[in-house]
Amino acid sequence: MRQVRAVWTLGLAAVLALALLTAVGCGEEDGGGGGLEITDAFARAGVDPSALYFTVRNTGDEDDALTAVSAKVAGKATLHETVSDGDSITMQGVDRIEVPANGEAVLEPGGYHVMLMELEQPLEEGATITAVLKFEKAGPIEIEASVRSYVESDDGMDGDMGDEMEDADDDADGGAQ
Ligand SMILES: [Cu+2]
Repeated sequence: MRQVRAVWTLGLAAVLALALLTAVGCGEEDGGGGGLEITDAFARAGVDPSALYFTVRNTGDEDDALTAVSAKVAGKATLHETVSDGDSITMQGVDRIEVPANGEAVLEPGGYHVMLMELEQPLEEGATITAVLKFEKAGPIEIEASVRSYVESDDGMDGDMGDEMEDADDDADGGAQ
């Protein structure tokens, strides 16, 4: 009796492990659209124009490129790059953002971003917006982005984000106790 039970438990563990592996595999495919995964999407609250940031990870063996973006909340969305030239920081439009095979493209404050222009109204913190990213090979991929306030500091990289992450950690710890 006891032996039978041990075998049953082992079998169950194997099934669970397999299920877990399958789930992970599916997740990659669903997030993909040709091996592309979009994470960390957020837009800036309370400013007009606003900016949209995200990371595109290319798990495929073929280079791709982001060529256009559209969002319902914005009459116009364009790809921009922030360029610092000595003490002045300017933005310029770019035609495409490369997403190399087995690599990633990071859109973040101080670098590449999507400028959301012609907003009906400034985006509200805590809201979620949708946007469609158009890739040269993978085609269009719809994403959701959370709207956050972001305070630009001198180096352009330190804002609310660090604080928010710390808060999230605190919450997680609290929940586990
Ligand atoms: Cu811009």
